[in-house]
Amino acid sequence: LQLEMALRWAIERQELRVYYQPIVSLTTGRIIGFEALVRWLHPEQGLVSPAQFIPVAEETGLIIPIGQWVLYESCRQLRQWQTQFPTASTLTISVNLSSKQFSQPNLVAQVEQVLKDTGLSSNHLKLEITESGIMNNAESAALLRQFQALKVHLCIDDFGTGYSSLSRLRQFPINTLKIDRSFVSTMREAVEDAEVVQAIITLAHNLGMDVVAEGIETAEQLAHLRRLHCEQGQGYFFSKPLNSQAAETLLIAGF
Ligand code: G
Ligand code: G
Ligand code: MN
Ligand code: NA
Repeated sequence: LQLEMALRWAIERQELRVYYQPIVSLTTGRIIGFEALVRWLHPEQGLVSPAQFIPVAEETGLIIPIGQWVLYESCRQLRQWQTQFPTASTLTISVNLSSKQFSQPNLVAQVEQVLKDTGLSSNHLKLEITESGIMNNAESAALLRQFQALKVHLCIDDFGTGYSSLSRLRQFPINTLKIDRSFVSTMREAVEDAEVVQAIITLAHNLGMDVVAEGIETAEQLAHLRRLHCEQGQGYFFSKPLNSQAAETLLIAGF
């Protein structure tokens, strides 16, 4: 309850920030977009990780206004970068949607409104949904088709940790599978995890989807993923999530 009250205050006092983690093409080594990750800039505690407050936000429903704000702020920021830097014109922004947001009846209209208000074109927005968020919702296929019609790009986050039904997966207009970082982090030591990574990449390609490997931390992991024809990645090897100023510095440098 205390955390809930504090979080309500944080929203009112505008203490939330969006951090941006580069997503990189593994073939060119260049940034192709950013994942938006929320942080709480607490006046005394400093940066608070979303792992500490997203669960409470989900239980209390505060995830709805928080998610709405993250979506707006990250679309606004990318649009601003696109107008400032020619190299940013093709970049995309990936925004996490919790299952609770995903079951909001007016979600599609809200996303459309944000795109309209910020001037970002829909094909620069990627929505990240978890396997459970999609598989537990009877309306998923219809909802995803509405986003597809809008040309918003759809990703399944943390893929491999949930329990996707492959027959249902095939029916959904998903563009990208993001391989959970738990498989990537041990793929050099555990043969089983390397096999899982390989299987997800093959599955995605056979279904006409692309793949992002999360949590790349070493040159060895990167080299292995390239050999497996994984086309995109993110992780501390490239960059940790950055505040908007630091992300802008990367864009100015033409990374
Ligand atoms: O950035 P970090 O690794 O600390 O994030 C921890 C968790 O919080 C991750 O699972 C991430 O998906 C989640 N998260 C970060 N930002 C958002 C957000 O804006 N919305 C939702 N729903 N989850 C987020
Ligand atoms: O669940 P989701 O994929 O949205 O979570 C992203 C989270 O992973 C963020 O909290 C981010 O800070 C974290 N993260 C990003 N890159 C790495 C990495 O290379 N290693 C580790 N351990 N965490 C990472
Ligand atoms: Mn994510
Ligand atoms: Na993830």
